[in-house]
Amino acid sequence: MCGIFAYLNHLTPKTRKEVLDFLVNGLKRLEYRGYDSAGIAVDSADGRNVSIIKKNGKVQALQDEIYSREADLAFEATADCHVGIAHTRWATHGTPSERNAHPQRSDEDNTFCLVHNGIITNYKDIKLFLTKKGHTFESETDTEIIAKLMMHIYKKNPNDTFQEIVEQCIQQLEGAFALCIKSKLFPGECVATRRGSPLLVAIKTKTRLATDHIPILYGKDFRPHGGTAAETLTAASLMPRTPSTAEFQPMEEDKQVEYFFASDASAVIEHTNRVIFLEDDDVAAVKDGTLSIHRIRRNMDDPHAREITTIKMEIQQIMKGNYSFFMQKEIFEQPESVVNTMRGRVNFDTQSIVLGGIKEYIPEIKRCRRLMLIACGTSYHSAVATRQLLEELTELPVMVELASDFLDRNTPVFRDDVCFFISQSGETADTLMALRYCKNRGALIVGVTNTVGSSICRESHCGVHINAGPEIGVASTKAYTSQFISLVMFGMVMSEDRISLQQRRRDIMKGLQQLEEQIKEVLKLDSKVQELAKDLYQNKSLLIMGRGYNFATCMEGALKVKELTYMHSEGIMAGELKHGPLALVDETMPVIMIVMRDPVYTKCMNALQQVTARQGQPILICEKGDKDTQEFASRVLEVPHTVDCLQGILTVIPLQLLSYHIAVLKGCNVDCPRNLAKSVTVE
Ligand code: G6Q
Ligand code: GLU
Repeated sequence: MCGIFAYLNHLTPKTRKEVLDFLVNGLKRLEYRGYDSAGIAVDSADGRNVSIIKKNGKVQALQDEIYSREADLAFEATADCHVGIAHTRWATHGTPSERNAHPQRSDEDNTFCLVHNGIITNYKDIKLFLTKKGHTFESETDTEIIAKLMMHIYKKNPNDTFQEIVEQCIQQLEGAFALCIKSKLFPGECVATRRGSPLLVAIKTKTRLATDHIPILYGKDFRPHGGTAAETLTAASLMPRTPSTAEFQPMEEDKQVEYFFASDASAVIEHTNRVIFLEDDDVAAVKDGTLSIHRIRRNMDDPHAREITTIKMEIQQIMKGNYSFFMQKEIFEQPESVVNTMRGRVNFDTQSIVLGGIKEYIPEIKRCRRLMLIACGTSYHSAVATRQLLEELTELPVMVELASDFLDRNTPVFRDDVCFFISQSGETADTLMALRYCKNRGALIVGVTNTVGSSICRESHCGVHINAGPEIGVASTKAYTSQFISLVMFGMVMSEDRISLQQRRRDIMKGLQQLEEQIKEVLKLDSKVQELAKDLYQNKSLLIMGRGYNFATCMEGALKVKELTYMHSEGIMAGELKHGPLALVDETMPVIMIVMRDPVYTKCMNALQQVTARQGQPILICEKGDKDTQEFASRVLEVPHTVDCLQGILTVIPLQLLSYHIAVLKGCNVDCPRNLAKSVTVE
């Protein structure tokens, strides 16, 4: 779920302090993913053992602990070759605590130490099996069984290589994992693997790498009899391995090599931009400075090699700059990020839009039976926000689904459906599982993500990168507006040859062209919103009402308020007011209403009057200069007018700012709200 970082230096002398700093800084880069505890494992000062240091709470607490043990950890000693692993945990099994934090270990001697992201769903079976074999457990985690299982496998086949032990182990595991393992038995070696959780290997050499791919080595299946993990463990009794034949050997001048393992590129980019994104069931092993990638079995279309990609992420892109929080920075980045989403795609001169990632599929999409937009949280709201426009521009039925609910219902999906999976991280478990469900039923899969190389990207038939840049604040802001625009662009592509829609398309084009300036104008409301936040932050509740194109804004605004400020907030469809929510309204209940001069204006005005008739004192988000509407408001936030279907991009920004300011006033952790994670890789 959260962060893995590991560092291996081979023939590259580093002081122990440098290694420890690399590990801690790697974790700091991953902090945005949300976590509850942190830990590292490094060789002990005498090199004969492994030291594990863990802390509940922040990475800073871990760093303080490490620095308090400076002498004991021999900061100034230098190691030519060393392996350190580090982790930020977001508990799934067992409370957040030092004991449950990772690295988890195989035994009191720390023979195998590992860090794990994800959940092992069959850990109970394996735990029972291992308990019967005499292993005792010290944590409540699912992770600990992995370390103990490795020990068990090693004892059975003491001549197996490190990578072979790991391969045998993961064949017994069910669920999701990214793992990085270090062992006292195999000094200078590190093995990493994944299934369902992201993991990459980054390579740093003195000179440019002589190769741009790593051959994959295919081996033997250790579960010949199938069956449950425990049965297989007894039955298969862990067969011997065939030796490896091909691997990545650094060139002579590259013998001095450093490897980094990380959950995502933001943790490694300050060291190197040469990266391999591991695929499910890859086992990456470094031994004597040589990296090899192994897989158990070869299927028909499996590739021969993994590519080393050069990532183009600037370090500044992931730093806070002059802002106090990443979220604040990301809100203020929106004039640029929306332009980046359109860059190279929208040609305002020729009034045309090309989406390279789905171009070839457009004829097929035009023939489909319906569009399904499937996502979670904020990404789901971007689907709600654009549904009406997509119905209008494509004339296709458009279903909008929460991934979790979609899976609960076993929703019928057909070959002639086109399913969109919208996800900032591209790793959200529910969305990914819904994707696989639809793919198995033959639907065309379109990914809309912000993370190149993410699972959703890789598993889609085609897609649109929203290009919003890394979003580090846990609360999604710029990704929302970029997802919104990506879906609008898709609608535009679909309606290109529709004569009757030409005027509408021109209006939308004009709206898209003006967005950058209009967002800048909305951001000028910041100090006014801050004042409003001062009036609201002590309230218990905040209702946000609207309808039509702005209903999604209400839901998204309310989600931002609750996740950041822990204040109750609800996005209310104004058409539903008299069917229940009106009962909440009185002179004390804070209400924000979004009333735009769009097709539902009159209906929104009715809702506004229903609220004022109950002594409600609505705060209005409305169009600039709309004096008639403002007459009914206690306070007003004016946003520029744009075409109705894009208005939601402008109306959501004051609510992003409001949630931010309330969170600051309440002293909440803006970038890492409690109980939330950036990348939700568990169901
Ligand atoms: C919102 C949160 C959250 C997020 C979902 C989906 O502020 O970040 O609601 O949008 O967890 O995440 P992905 O877009 O990464 O799939
Ligand atoms: N399931 C593991 C645990 O609870 C790992 C959680 C994580 O991904 O951080 O310890």
